[in-house]
Amino acid sequence: MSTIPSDRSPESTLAFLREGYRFVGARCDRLGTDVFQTRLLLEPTICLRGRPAAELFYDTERFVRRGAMPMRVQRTLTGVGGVQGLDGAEHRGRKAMFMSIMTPAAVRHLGQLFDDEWRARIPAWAESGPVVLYDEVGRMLTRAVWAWAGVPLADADVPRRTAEMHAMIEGPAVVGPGHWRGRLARRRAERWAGEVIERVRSGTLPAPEGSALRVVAEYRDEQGIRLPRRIAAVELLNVLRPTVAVDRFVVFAALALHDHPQWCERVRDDEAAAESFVQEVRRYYPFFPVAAARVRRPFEWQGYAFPQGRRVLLDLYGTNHHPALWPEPERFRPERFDGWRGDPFGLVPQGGGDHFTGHRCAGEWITIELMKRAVGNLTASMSYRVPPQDLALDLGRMPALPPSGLVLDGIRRTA
Ligand code: HEM
Ligand code: MYR
Repeated sequence: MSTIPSDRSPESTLAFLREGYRFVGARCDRLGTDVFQTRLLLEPTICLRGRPAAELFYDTERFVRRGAMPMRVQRTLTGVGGVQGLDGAEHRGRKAMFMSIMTPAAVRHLGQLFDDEWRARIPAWAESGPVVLYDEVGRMLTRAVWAWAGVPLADADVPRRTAEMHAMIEGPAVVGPGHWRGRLARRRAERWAGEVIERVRSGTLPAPEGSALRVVAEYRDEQGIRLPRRIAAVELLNVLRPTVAVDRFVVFAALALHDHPQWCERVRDDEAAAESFVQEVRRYYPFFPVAAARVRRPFEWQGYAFPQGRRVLLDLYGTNHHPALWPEPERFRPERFDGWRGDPFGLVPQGGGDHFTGHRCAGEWITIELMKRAVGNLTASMSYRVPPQDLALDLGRMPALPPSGLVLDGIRRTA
């Protein structure tokens, strides 16, 4: 048995927070490996990247999620007690609850709600002068997903709820005020969501049949027991928050159209080209850096020992940029997806493996649908200019976003 190559640093947490998306990849490149061990968050941690590693990581015989997610991530991004940290039968039941709301018709319906929001906003943008796309899309997604999920939302609350979702997304990988904003936002959002759940259960708030709100409020586990109110709140937020997070992918798609303007026409006229374009945006741009699990029971892989309980991180960004999988990984080339047959362990911006039996993102179809609608609107419903601004993506910031949020100017309705 060989010893896993090691990054000898006594503690790499600060380096991880500083280097961000390149942390795992830089060490893999330096050590000439796709597996290494380091100390992260005060414990030994195995870092992996690449397709074979992704296949290993999503083997539920070998890994569990219980206790895998760092507490600072749970207290901000995911919440405590939600689907992300479950294993076995409990996970399958809870995951089925999420997947039951992802029917093709429901996904299209959310896309339509977002499309309607977008079209309705164009005249106001044309009047107002420059707009920050990130801010606009965040609020439009909030309105769309609240309506889709069956959750009431007053106009006056849109900015506040959007800001709460953003604070939870921005909190996990920063130290200082940004992290505390994330914790506070989560506490407030869970209290609010818990009250909404309670009103549905007590019959004072009607929730449409099949809506996320109704499904979460009424879900019963294999023993026939309802989710405690706080856990139901966490799970309702697990639908609302990540849908708002799609605003980052929309900004990345607009950035890609700006940097590769030849794609504007291609995606407008050709459904298959739009699909390839969206997949390449998901592959290329930095979003969710790593997924975390723990070794269920000791095993050996590629001659290395994985001890029971050891935390393991799969580098999602690094797998999407692995040269063995993606020729010229640092070039934005949507053509690479023309005729692509799919690969559950190759393209992993939202995790890998199976949606139903594993921890792969429940909202992947929603994400793709919303991105397509955004690309459609950016290329066919409006014209605009991108004035000079700071668009440089800092890979040390997790999650990444161009500093300007992407300012658009001179917006005109075209269809
Ligand atoms: C899980 C990314 C959008 C709901 C995940 C995971 C990633 C991810 C990396 C974890 C995979 C793992 O642990 O192995 C993203 C990104 C999104 C996005 C980058 C873009 C905005 C969504 C949307 C929804 C959603 C729109 C729901 C409407 C979930 C849920 C899980 C999850 C419920 C937990 C799945 C489980 O543990 O079984 N997502 N996601 N996500 N995502 Fe997403
Ligand atoms: C969601 O809201 O669930 C989807 C998008 C959130 C992405 C946020 C990524 C920030 C960095 C997290 C570090 C994770 C370490 C295990």
